[in-house]
Amino acid sequence: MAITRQSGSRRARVRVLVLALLSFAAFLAGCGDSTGPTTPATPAPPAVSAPTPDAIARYRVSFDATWSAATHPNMAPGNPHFSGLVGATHRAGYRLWEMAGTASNGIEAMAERGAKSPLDAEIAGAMALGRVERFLSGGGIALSPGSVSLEFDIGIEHAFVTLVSMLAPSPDWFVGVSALSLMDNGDWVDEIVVELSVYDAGTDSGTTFNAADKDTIPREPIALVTTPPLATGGSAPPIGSFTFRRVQS
Ligand SMILES: [Ca+2]
Repeated sequence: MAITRQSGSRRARVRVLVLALLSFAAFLAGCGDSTGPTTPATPAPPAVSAPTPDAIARYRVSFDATWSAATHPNMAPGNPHFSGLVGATHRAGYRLWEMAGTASNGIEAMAERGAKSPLDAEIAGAMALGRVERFLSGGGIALSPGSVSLEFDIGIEHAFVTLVSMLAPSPDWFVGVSALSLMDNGDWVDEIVVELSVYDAGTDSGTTFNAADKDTIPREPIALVTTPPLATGGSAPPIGSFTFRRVQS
């Protein structure tokens, strides 16, 4: 037993030596390429995961109108209100209306009478061509100041929103956004607030809130309202805002 023990003890010493030699050899192998100055290892850049936006997002747009005689002295009629929201979600290149553009018949009817037709037909036509994905239609504000909201789904291939409402009474004035992207840096935005300026559709030449119809022929470019009664000093204060906030589907 003693011999076996010694023998075992010797084998253990041999094993320790072999392991030490192997460790040393491994150490040398590890140093084999370190003939020059040691180059510190370059830390791997942190993994940047590209956003993977949902194919469809849901938003609630809140139209918060501030327009009133109280907030806009001498710039509001007795019954300030807004027509029902109307618009679309669409591709990047589509325009239902734009600054300096010429109003379509649909934009004219919306801006002069708060009508959703024939704007709906124009949008349906663009939908048939794949340029528009969804038609948006919501309520108005019967008496400003006031609020109204609308929820809608929006797809990643049609991530732009256009939405308008007539400021009333007025000859052809309206508020809205044109081709507002709800994506930023490759992902859906959580919230966008747009201060609403007032546009002149260029389709009626009335200059006061309750002016009789005076058709503008030919139509003038869509432009910001810069004259009284809505504007003073060449510009009109915002009459409210659109807040687009992403909500759970
Ligand atoms: Ca007109």
